Amino acid sequence: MTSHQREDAPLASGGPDDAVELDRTIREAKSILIGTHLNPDGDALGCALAMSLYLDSINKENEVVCHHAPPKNLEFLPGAERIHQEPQRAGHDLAIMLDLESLDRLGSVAPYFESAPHLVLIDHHIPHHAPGDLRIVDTKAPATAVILTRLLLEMGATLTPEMATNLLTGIVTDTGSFRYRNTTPEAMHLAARLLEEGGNLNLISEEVYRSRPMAGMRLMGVMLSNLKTACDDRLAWSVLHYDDFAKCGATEEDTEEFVNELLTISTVQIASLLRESKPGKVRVSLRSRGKFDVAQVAREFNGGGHINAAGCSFESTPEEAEALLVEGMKACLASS
Ligand SMILES: [Mn+2]
Repeated sequence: MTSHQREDAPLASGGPDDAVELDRTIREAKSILIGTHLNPDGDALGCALAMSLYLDSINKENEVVCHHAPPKNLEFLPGAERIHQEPQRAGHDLAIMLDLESLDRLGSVAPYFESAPHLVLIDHHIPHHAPGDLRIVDTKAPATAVILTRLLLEMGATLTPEMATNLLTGIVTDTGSFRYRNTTPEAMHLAARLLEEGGNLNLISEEVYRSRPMAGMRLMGVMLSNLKTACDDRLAWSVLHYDDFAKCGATEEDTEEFVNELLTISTVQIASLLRESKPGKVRVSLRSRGKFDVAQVAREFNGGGHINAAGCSFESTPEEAEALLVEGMKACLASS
């Protein structure tokens, strides 16, 4: 599809040699475009902003683009105001994409990365496309922020409190505050290091986890009252209809963490939330415990993700999507 995909460099896993290579690539560049995935999360934005602040610190011209503006609960991230939905300048000679493995997931800003003379990719997702001249992919890292913190330290970067807060946000959010089984000793060591460098964990806790809008809480009430279960309560799902959002004054952004609540039910192994984002369009989030691979369920419907967290969407009514999805969830439960 792109020239980058034909010229792809071998995959590197983010060791000391890769830090040397990244350092060299950055220093040779004059102007750098930084990007991350659409519907950006704490890891995506934390990494993009930490990279931007680092480049500032070595006087390297740079800017950050993302298809979507930051969600409200991530607007506190130091430097968040520098994120634009379109590049403000032209002629970047290096593009760095963080926390995503395909150009598609860049959304509207993809062409700027596709056409960049040099492309660096730093990510922790399973690489299917993963374009780039330098591709640093460590699928064992729980967050791209773990890889980026490791690389920056290896490069001898001075981490400011602002950079540390961004990186710590990535680690905290992608590990579910160190509750998910992807959490590694390295993630905790680096998180401790980021605290030492002035990362503001209290700010992250307040802004990310204790700032739910009232409308969002009302919508969660609707989700819980619509809860359905099957297979001895090992499957749980709920549907939010288009008019539920309006009735509560809530938006889709408010549902960010909802599906995780369903998986806190002791019997539930696989949970999903269906959201009618607009009439005829249904977005689905899937979560699971342990060996149950919901990425496989999502792929059946042209979605994707990780083994325990995935998503897909349907062009249909919520009822049609629900029927298909529940069959997929049942098959997943039975086959694992
Ligand atoms: Mn991530």
